[in-house]
Amino acid sequence: MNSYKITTLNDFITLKQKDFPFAKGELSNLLNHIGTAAKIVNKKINKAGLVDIIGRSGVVNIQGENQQKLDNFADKVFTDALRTSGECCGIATEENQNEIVFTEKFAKKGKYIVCMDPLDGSSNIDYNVSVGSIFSIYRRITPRGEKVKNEDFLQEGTEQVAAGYVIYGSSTMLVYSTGNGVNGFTLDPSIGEFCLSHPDIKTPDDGKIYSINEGNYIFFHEEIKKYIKYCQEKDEDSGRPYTSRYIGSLVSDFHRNLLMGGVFLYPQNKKAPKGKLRLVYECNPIAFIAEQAGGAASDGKKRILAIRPKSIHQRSPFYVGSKNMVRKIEDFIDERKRNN
Ligand code: AHM
Ligand code: MG
Repeated sequence: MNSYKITTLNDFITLKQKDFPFAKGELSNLLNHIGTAAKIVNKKINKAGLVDIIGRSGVVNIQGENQQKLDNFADKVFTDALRTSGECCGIATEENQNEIVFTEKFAKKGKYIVCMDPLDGSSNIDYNVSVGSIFSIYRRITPRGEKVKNEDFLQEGTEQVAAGYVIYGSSTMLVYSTGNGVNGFTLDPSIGEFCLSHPDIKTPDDGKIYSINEGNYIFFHEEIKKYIKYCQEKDEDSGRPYTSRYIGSLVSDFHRNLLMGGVFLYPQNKKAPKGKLRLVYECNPIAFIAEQAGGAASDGKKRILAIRPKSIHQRSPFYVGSKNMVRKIEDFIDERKRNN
């Protein structure tokens, strides 16, 4: 008889908790709440086009970007799920200028804070292109029972206790790490559960895909223009020319490169002098996953996870993916190495 053994996200989280002898189940409970919120967001996204949920909400967020109705929806679903989990004492998201401090008695005792982009790539949503949710979990610094402060949200990426993303694509997947490798779960809509489908994900050290918005070419600095040329040159030993793939949705671009090998670039440029992506809730969680899968993430000079954020919405140049490809970009950016 065939075996139909499946491991659901909840089973897996519970199993993994046993690896930490003193764990009290708080992080597991928090992760389960994120999984449930992701299913609610997924359901809504699947109905986009059928119900009045696509298009702009009419609000311009703190970043000066047009908020989509689904941005608001996802923001609310994740915030409510984290607030009621009892494990989370505050949350910072792309849609809110300041961190949201949970003041309910049970939430104030929560051990963790969460930073997230509830719906990344949302400008694609009206056109049925994959989008994602990104999350990052830290232990609070302020004592339990007190209100969390801004500094709790400004920890270096190395302090993350867990991070992950959900990709709402041709199938919906949740990929996460607690610092002990990366595992991916695919949502089985027939039973409404995330099931382990990609255990212990490892990314190739080298790849053949580069992902960058080449429409910004004229705004790029010289070193990035040179790197793009390098990707396009013929060199059989290293498999060049590489393939260019760019969806314009970080989670989707990263996810493909994670599995296939490749590099994603969002450099600073003359239009976006500090880059576009946000360090705290976009770069850090994705960098954590990349490193845990054997890849790398850099701002061009420094390891992303070692940068101390100064503000919640701080932007950073971002280069992430296969280790050797990220190192190559750093060499192009390092003038001394480039000129040798
Ligand atoms: P968002 O958080 O407002 O959706 O913006 C982030 C998105 C990323 O998903 C994607 O990598 C990038 O912006 C695309 O930017 P561009 O359109 O400039 O290439
Ligand atoms: Mg985003």
